[in-house]
Amino acid sequence: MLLPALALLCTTLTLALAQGPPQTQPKTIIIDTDIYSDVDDLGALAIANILSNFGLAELKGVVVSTGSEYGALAVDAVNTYYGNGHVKIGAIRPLTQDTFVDRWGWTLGEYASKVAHHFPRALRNATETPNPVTLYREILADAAVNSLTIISIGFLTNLADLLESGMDEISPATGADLISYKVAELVVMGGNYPSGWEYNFAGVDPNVAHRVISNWPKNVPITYSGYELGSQIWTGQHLAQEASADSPVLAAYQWYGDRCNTTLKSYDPVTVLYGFLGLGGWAELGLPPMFEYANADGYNSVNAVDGINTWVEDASVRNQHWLRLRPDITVSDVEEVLNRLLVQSPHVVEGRQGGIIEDLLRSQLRI
Ligand SMILES: [Ca+2]
Repeated sequence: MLLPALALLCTTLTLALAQGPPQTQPKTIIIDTDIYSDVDDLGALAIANILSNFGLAELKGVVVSTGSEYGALAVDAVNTYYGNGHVKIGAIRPLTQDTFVDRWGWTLGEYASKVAHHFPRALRNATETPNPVTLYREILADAAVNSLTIISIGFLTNLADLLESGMDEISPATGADLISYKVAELVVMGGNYPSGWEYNFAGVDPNVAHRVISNWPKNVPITYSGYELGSQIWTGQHLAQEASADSPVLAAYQWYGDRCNTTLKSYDPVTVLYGFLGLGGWAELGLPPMFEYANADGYNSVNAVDGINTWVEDASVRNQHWLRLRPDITVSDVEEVLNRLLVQSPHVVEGRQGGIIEDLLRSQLRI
């Protein structure tokens, strides 16, 4: 299915390099993550770094919604590995030294503190980070109108705090006004479509999800990546064979997985892939459009008590959509793209894109 696209990849990447970087301004992205337990947040962050290094979009900041200090430090270690230790990170207070314990199945391992302490990072301590609302407001205040994409791959706590924030020394605008003027799209891994239960909305604080979804400015699009999409896409199975020995993705997936099983459902990686690519694909990399909206109109209603979401038919509401794969794209197509990104080395920085291209071409030959 993806072979023609990968053949195009060969030609377009060569041309893109010959012509230099694209002249259009890349969009800017903030990732909001609950990195702590499931390691797919770390895989998603790695993919964001790689796509940012390609120049598709700029990873501007990462905010963490979980309280452990190891979240921010692990994010920083991943960013640093990919040459992006300058990316700003926000972490909630008070910070804890909690570490994940799998009290459900007793098979999954903890990775965040290990990534934080086994890999180089720019931050000495998580206390050096601003809180998420401060970082959100700083980035939004400095951004061009309608320029930011927020990709939420965890709880909506930070977004609720931003949405409900008032004017301060950073900006005379309220959080709602900053969102309304500066955010081009909110991409949310959350919910189950058209209706159902999903952990990011319902698992910890349903009221927060309810407030964000029901009070989000009506002029700013929300695109949902639901449980039913990510749960059918399995990735990470080739890390041991194909990732660099020094990859924090390989290490984290092995620390987390049951007896080093690195194969995971891909809720967050597929959400980040859409957040960067959008509906149109990425012609410069020869990647075809992979996603489409599953609905024309209507809106998401999240129950404030149980977190269950229900799609409400309403022809007058046009800013909310949930995603599905296009009919010409298979689950294995998306798995192949995500897997190739997960095993990429970081050497795209400093003009060394050739390494990435060679890796991608080798991937093409292997199919
Ligand atoms: Ca997550």
